[in-house]
Order: sequence, then structure tokens, then C-alpha cells
Amino acid sequence: MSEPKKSEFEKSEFHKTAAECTMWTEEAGRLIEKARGQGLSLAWDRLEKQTPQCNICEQGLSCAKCVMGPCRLIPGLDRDKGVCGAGADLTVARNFGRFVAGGSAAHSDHGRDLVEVLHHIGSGGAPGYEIRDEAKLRRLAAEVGLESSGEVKAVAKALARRLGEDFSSFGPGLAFLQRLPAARKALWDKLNITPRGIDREPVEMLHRTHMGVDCDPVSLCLQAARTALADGWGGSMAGTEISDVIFGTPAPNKSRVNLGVIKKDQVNILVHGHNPLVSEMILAAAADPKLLQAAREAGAAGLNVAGLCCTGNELLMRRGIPIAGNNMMTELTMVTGAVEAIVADYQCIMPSLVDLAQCFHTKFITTSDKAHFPGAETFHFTPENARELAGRVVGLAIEAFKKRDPARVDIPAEPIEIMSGFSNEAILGALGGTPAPLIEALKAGTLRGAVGIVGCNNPKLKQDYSHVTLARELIKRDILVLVTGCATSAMGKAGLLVPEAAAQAGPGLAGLCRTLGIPPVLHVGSCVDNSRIIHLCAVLANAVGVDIDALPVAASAPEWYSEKAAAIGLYAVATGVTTHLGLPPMILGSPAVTDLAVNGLKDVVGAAFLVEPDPIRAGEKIDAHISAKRQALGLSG
Ligand code: XCC
Ligand code: SF4
Repeated sequence: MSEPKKSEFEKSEFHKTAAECTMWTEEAGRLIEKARGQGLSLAWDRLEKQTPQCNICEQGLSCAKCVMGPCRLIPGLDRDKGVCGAGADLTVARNFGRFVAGGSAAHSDHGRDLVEVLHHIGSGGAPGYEIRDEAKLRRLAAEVGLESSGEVKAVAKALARRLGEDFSSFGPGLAFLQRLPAARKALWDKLNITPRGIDREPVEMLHRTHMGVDCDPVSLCLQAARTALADGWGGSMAGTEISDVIFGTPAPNKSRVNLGVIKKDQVNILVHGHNPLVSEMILAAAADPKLLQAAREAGAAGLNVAGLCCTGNELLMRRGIPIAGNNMMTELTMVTGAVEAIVADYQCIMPSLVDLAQCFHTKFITTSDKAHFPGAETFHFTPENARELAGRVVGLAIEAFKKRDPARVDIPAEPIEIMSGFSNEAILGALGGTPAPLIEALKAGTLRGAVGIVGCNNPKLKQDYSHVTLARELIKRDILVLVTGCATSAMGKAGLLVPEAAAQAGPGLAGLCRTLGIPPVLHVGSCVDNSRIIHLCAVLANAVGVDIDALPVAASAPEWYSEKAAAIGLYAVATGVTTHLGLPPMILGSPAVTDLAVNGLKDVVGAAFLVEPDPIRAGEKIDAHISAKRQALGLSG
């Protein structure tokens, strides 16, 4: 595609003003109005106050990496270099590399927490946690070359130690890289982008972007790719697999979505963040008969746990726990006046939640020693104390219920039915334990391809619109959609996560969905669970005997905002999966880096980024990409 020009994005009708954004979902609109009436500030209001945002930063042309600066580069004027002499290409590449390192570090540090708890379980130091999927534990141990038939705790400990080695630089190499097609692994080796250690790559990225280290924009971009791959095939993959071992591998289930899952007559506890280590414990505590009794004594009909963002996705996938909303709905949950506690671990938790909680009876509770929020109630969870602290947190929510003001309660929607729980094991299980039927459907053209729609909401865009519109555009063309992260709530609210949505799909996909009783948009998990998608791509590519870039697949983050989303996008591309972005990353100030991202990478890794703010046009472009891949495989378009 042609190089994206700044002006195209500025003119796009999809960059709605804050007021227009609020019009998308009725539930959001009503609460936004209410919040404004009460003088509360929300993300949309703060965005308005930040607008126009700094055009130099937006292009990736500002640098504050040393105190000879900060420098703001204005190419074409007399200020096209920083004090150290760095020009636009270098500055953009350095900034983008650090951006990706932030995302990779976040996912991988989350993965490490799971590996550590697995080790604690193996050592007997994690009361409250157990191995729920012993078969998967043993399967993974065998996969990475460990003795898998011994005593369960010994196997758990050995697997944790093996995956722990992947974080360092001196291990035998990332355990899950052997899942890759040989051609992909050989390509990475040739390009020198095979990740060597999950921690090593983001650290090296920070090193290389210090003033006066790596000054080649291309080399920096390749290190950014290696950093992202350490996330996708390392930290995130460990996070997903070990979460399944500890909490169970997801299987199809039914649940509900939107603010209507908050119950007027119950103590409502919303879990927010990413790590199932905390949210699973809160869920377990909420089933404690003593705490249920305490809730009843406080006048509530029960204890209701619901999810937000990705830890919500984790509970939804494994337990069918309803999800109240995604990141742009988190502030609004409190405006319902019916939330007793928001229990947060880390990532994507707006600092504004502390201030908002103070305007309501809601307790804002943080649980991670890595994520301090001054003004919040703090309980630092560890593997040893998690069970006990979870009970205290639920107790606090029950106390808060007594202070609820019934006059302020306003729950603006009825919950919508959804289906979830589509792990790779579940998908392949439904197909008889092999990818063969999927490959047959792809060959026959009943299924033309598959696209992972992932990522966040962003207040710069009309809420949920791009997620839902793109998904509809794809399924009507017989392209299966897999969804993770905050895109999930958007799909669910639009009615796309139920088998009945097959009516909106093309005839081939609709028939497949009806035969299997599945929706045309499958919920496959949280953001670390994008590792499920790349793993499935590897399984398919290996079964067909091709490299991943030959598959008729793509990825998309239509409404992304976070560093983690950039890391996901880049590891998808480096894995060979062309990736659509609804908003450009902050790289447009460098024609060279932009060209590499949207064109040059195709020749290097067989895939590139496709930036397109209009989801209908994005659907057309992804469709064309899938047709081209099909034809190259000798299949009908
Ligand atoms: Fe965060 Fe994962 Fe984005 Fe949602 S989708 S806003 S990253 S919670 Ni990950
Ligand atoms: Fe300026 Fe160079 Fe320092 Fe960045 S590293 S702030 S461009 S002098």
C-alpha cells in the first residue's frame, strides 16, 4: 500500500470528536451524561482538554532520552536534528523500539508471575492455588523435553524452572520456539531476530536506544521485532500456557456482557487488570459461605463478581464469569453507583479510577506490589497470602455495600448473551483433535481465512465501531474472526459472540458455525492469549507444510492504544501475519521507518503493517490480502 500520509488520518471521519464518541453505545452515553452532570471528569473530557495533541510527539519526533535535550525535530526546518545529531529516522526508530520494549516487558513480567506461582505450587508454598489441568502440565513438560510422568508437584516445579530459564540469557533457548515451522525459525536465525531471552531483548532494546549506541534505524527496528517475539513466543506464551495449567484450559461456555451484569441487589465486585492469579482468588473467596452470609446480613442478595479488561477475559474464558466492559468502560462502571469494589492488579488501569472512587462508595483496591495507586486501598498479594487477602478484600466490599446510596444507582443496560472459552484445545477438540477439518474447509473455500481482531478501545475513535464493523465485514466474506482483549466486549455487545450471529456470516462460514454450534467470532482470551492465535497459525502451517506467511490469515488492532498492542502487532508481523492497525503508531515522522513498516517488512518477514482508519476499507484490504494468499496456495480466491 502507499505510504500513509498524516493528512489522511487527520481528515478521517473516524476520528470523531469526544462528543460523537459517546454516541456509540447507549449505555456509555447515558452514564457519560450523568457523570458530566455530577462534575466528574472522564477520559473523553480529558482528551478534549489535551486536544490538539503535540504534532511533533505524534510523529515520533520528540526525544527526551538525555538532558542535552529534550529535542523536538522539525524536518525541513533548521531543526531537523537533536543536540546529539540524531535525525528523524533514528529518533523515530529509537522511540518505537522503546515503545515496543514497554509492551513486551509488561506481558512478559505478567508471564513470569505465573511461572513463579507454578514454582511455588511445586514447592508447596502457594495455598489456594492448585494444578487444575494436570494433563496439560504433563503435555507441556513432555513438549519441552522434561520427564513428564513423575509426581505432579515435581513436574510443576521442573516446568517452572525450565520456563524460568527462558527469561535469562543463558538458557537452552526459548522453549516454545520448537512450535514454529522450520522455515520461520531459519528465517529468524538468518535475520538475527530469534529471541534469546525474554528479559534480555527488552533490556537490549533500552541499551541500544541510549544516546550513542545503535544509530541505524533498520537495525533498531529489527531489535524491536526480536523484542516483540520474546513477548509473543516467550512471555505471553508462558503466561497463557501456565494460566491454563493452574486454572484450567478453557472450554466453550455461556456468559453475559455489558454494564447490565452489575446487579442492583448484590454486592458487586469488579476485577480489573490482567493477571488471573488475583481475580481467581477473589472469585474463590466470593463463593465462601461465610462471606455470602455476611453479604446477606448486610442486606444484599449475594456476591457478584464480574470482570473488566483482560483479567475479566481470563475469568470469562475459564469460568464463564460475566464481563462488565473493556478499558473505556472502566470509569463508567462506578457511575452506575452500584459497584462496591474494583479490585485491580496491573496494566490498563486508569489512574483516574482513584479519584472517581472517592466520589462514590466504591472501594478501589490494588493488589500488586508492582502497581501502587496513591489513595487506593492496598493489599499486596503473594502466592502465600493470596487466599487470605482475597477474603479480606471481599469483606471490604461487603462493608462498602452498607454505604451504597440507592438513589444514585443507575444500571443502564440489560446484559447480552455471549459464548466464550475457545482455547486451541477446545477448537481442535471440536474438530476431532486435528486441524485437518479446518484445512479441508480452507481448501474448499467454505472458510476463506481467519483474522484475529485484538486490542483496546481508544477515546480518539468512535467507541467499538471499528471492531464491530470490521468483524462484520470479514465474517460476511466467510472469514472466521478470533477475538481477544478489549475487542471482546465490543463484539459481545454487538451480538457477534453467539451462534445465532452465523446469520450475519457468508454462506460457507455460516454453515460451518451451524454444524459446530459456534459463533462466527470466537473469543479466544485475553491479550497474552494472542499467543494462542500464533500457536494455532503454527499448527496449521506445520500441518499444511508451509511457512506461516503463506496462510490466508491476518491480524487487526482497530482501536488500539497501548505499548502492549504495538508489541503484539510487531510479533504478529514478524511471525508472518500481516497486521492491520486502525491508528498509526507514532512513526510517521520518519519516511524510512514508515516505509519499512508498511512495505519493506514484506520482503524481510513476509508480512507488514496495514494502516487504515476506515474499518470498511480495512475489511476490503484484508479480504484482498486473504485472496492473494489463497491464490498463492493454488486455492480459489
Ligand atoms: Fe489493555 Fe488487555 Fe488494550 Fe484492553 S486490550 S486496553 S492493552 S486490557 Ni490488551
Ligand atoms: Fe536530544 Fe539526542 Fe538527547 Fe534525544 S538523545 S534528547 S535527540 S540530544
